[in-house]
Amino acid sequence: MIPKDLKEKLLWLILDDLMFWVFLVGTAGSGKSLLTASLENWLNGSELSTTVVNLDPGVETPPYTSDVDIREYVNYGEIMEKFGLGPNGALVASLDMAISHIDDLKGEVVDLGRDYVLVDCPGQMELFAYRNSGPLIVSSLTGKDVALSLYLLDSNISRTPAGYVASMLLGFSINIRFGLPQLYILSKQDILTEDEVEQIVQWGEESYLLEEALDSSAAGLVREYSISALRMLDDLGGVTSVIPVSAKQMTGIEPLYGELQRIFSGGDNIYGEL
Ligand SMILES: Nc1nc2c(ncn2[C@@H]2O[C@H](COP(=O)(O)OP(=O)(O)OP(=O)(O)O)[C@@H](O)[C@H]2O)c(=O)[nH]1
Ligand SMILES: [Mg+2]
Repeated sequence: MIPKDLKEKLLWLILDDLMFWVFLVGTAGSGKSLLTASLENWLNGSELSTTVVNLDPGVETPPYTSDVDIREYVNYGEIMEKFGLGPNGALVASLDMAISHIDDLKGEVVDLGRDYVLVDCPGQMELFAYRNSGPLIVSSLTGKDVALSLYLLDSNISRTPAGYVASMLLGFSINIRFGLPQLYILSKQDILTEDEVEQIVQWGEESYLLEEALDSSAAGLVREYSISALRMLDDLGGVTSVIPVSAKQMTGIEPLYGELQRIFSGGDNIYGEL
């Protein structure tokens, strides 16, 4: 049996050489790119070195300066024109083509050798997560490094009980696709009242409160399906707390960092027993 303090020291010795990958995933417009920028600012301000990777071939002006960028390897506009594709087809083709450059892209990240790697994932989540290329890109990039996904639930949708369950279901499905430890972020909390935020946080902590809220706010098939889905998620451990964050007002970033640390230091048993 290794004493706890020695165990922690050993763990940090191991972690010292590792990079921590954070993949920001969520539906279109859920706030991935702005949170990438805000998280980078916060980490840099806390003297933690950060590499920002843009994985969205179609983005024009992200709200950060990327250190490593998929657009250096694939030209979305050219692919669209050359193959006569629409925006979604061109994104799919761009991601497929990016796979052959993934070692170079990873090499850039490794050469920078920073602690945190923030990866802003493509806007059309379904074209990234529900094709083979997305999970392949994620696993090729991370290799044996420590990685997690941040799944963003947009406050616009998650403010109603049925919207919250639907967002959680989608997030759970993303968790299945990438197979990484995952944190759930309630993004754009600034558009909600404090009471609404508190209520949503409670739904994640006590699922019976969410079921009560569904019962009283939804009707017909929406209520029936949402309650069944909630119970299924509950059985699978898929109803977890959400972390309210506003990338715009820079609120909630510190608690988010605390959760990142908890996972990266083995709080979710991702390293197995020492
Ligand atoms: N009020 C508010 N708006 C936000 C916040 N974060 C992002 N937004 C706004 O939401 C919109 C989408 O933000 P992005 O960061 O581009 O979202 P995204 O998920 O990267 O979008 P795609 O990559 O296009 O899918 C922009 O108008 C942002 O200004 C936030 O914390 N609060
Ligand atoms: Mg974006």
